[in-house]
Amino acid sequence: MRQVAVLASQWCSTPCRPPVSRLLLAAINAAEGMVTPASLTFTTSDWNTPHAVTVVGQNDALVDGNVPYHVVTAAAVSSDGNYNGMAVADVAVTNLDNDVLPNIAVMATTPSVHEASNSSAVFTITRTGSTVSDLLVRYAITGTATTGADYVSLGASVVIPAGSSSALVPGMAAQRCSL
Ligand SMILES: [Ca+2]
Ligand SMILES: [Ca+2]
Repeated sequence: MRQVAVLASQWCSTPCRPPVSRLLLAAINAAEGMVTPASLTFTTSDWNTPHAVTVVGQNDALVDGNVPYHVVTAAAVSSDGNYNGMAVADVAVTNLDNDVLPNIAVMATTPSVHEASNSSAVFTITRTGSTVSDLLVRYAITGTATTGADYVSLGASVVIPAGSSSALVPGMAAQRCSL
């Protein structure tokens, strides 16, 4: 959240006179920031005191980096001809991104098995980032070992369920070879 003080005397001509003026405000990228209030009214009693404008950054789920935009001020509307239609400088704001690219990794907890035992290799697939939804991870087995001859098939995918950041790949049990 950022607050910007707007003072009528910043955009009045010299000499300043108490104007009754109204400024319309808007963020040109509403997806990144919301501006309140939508307008400021300077009266004859408060024309020379700062009026606060609050800009609240909007959260999204995109890895979109820091996004600069402007709070745009329309021309002033006033019954005083010295102020009516006067341009007011826009204000630059940057919405800082809080999202990072997720990552998927595989870790071999038990990387080796022995064909003379009933041991199984254990692989864990982990993810970073949101766990709101199930995540299907596909994989392929490479190397010189042969499915069915050297090890039991591992399948080709595993689902990391919603609410979880990891899942185990079905065990790679060694298969006895007949000579
Ligand atoms: Ca973002
Ligand atoms: Ca954003």
